[in-house]
Amino acid sequence: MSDISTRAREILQRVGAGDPFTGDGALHARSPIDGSTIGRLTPHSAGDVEAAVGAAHEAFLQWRSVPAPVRGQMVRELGELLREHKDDLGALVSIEAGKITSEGLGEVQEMIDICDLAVGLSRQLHGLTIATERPGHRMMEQWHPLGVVAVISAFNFPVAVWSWNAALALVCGDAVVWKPSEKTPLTAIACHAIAREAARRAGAPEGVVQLVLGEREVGEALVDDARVPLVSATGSTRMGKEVAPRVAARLGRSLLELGGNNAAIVAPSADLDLTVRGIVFSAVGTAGQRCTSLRRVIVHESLADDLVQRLTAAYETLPIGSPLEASTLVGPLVDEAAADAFVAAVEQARADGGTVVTGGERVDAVEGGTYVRPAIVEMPEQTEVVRTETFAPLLYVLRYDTLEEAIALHNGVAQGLSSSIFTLDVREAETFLSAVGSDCGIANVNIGPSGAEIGGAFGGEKETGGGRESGSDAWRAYMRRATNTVNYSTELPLAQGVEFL
Ligand code: UN1
Repeated sequence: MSDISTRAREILQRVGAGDPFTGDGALHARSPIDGSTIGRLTPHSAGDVEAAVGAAHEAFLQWRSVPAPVRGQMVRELGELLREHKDDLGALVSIEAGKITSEGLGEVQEMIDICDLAVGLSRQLHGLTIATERPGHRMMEQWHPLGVVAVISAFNFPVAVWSWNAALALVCGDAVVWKPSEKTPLTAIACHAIAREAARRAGAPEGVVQLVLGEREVGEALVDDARVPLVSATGSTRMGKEVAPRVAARLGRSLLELGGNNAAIVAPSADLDLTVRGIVFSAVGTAGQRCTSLRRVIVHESLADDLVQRLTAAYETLPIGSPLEASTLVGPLVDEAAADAFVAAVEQARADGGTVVTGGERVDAVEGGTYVRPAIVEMPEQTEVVRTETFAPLLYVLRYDTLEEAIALHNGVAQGLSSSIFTLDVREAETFLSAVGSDCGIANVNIGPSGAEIGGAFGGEKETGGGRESGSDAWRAYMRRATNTVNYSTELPLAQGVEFL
């Protein structure tokens, strides 16, 4: 057994997940670090999904009556357990998703942060009192638990995305059924064991968290189940376009976090040192496999040559290799298909008249792993390949002359997740943040588009799907709103002055 496999197994034991492996299961848990199989798992069937939703629904019927601040105790326990197991979980994220150590730990920290937010929120799920037009009446709104929430998550944030949804859903009084990416089952098994322990410690109903593993048919069974009022799905736009109509066909709700094609405008006044650091982290961090990764730089003509030169110099020093090595900044892509897509996009960009300034090829950093050299490609225009999200460290550079032109290029893609401008000019910054500026759900000044904190609402427009998760008032998506009018008078005045009986 390889070191990686042994390490993953030890972590699973320590977090209370035991030994989930079966000798001949159809689901292979593997590591992109060296392409090795860690172990095999048995995927769930459509029937198992039905049973999981049934158990979650039963748990929901009890959980909805537990006072919200008491529900918060379960999420507090979850946060405590995550703190305790932070190093192990972070290492498992590195092993299974290929993130460098600091980013694996950062992802677990993101889970801890959302737990803290949700615990506070458990005392703040408040509605409004609204003035009524009728004497002796009171009108108000209440937020009630919604039901069973399905969470479909992607490989690149294998645990944080679940936590954003689950921590909020649980304090909101919902039960959660999680279908992780088939590429990252082990981190899900680990978190699920931790969440069950949190439920046990807090005295929450056992079935309130459920995990279903598998591929497409498992997701479909979940999406089609009428007992699931909300499907929160994170992944590709292609996946979202399949999920949304199926959920809509039964008039369920979906919360979609789909692709991004995030850009940074670099204006003439930009602080270039800061800009270069911001760009490199956003474009190369997580090997370009964040939905918020920077994919397009739109730079003013006057500093384009200087910027490209500095970026190239920075790219050429980036250590590529095993994410378990402390010095590595660029880990592997998730699998062969991802590396093929990267190489194919670079080729297409070249065919479209682009100039590959640096990178763009496979690297044999660790035998069996899928490593690439991050690429910068100067493009004469925003061709189709630039408008397509390639989930890899591939950065296109486009030049502009006027801010209007830059914003038009910026918004000229189908996705609308995250965005940024580097400028010291307050007029430019505010224009970018205004109604005629960035059309994305996230717009930043002097930081890159990735690495959002959990306090803000997270999500985007257009083909990103419109959903909002995490902070601000995103919790409302996990509840149902009831408007209540109470008549405490002896009369029965009708609204709008209607006379009757
Ligand atoms: C994702 O890639 O699916 O803003 C989520 C960020 C992280 C979350 C990314 N906090 O980059």
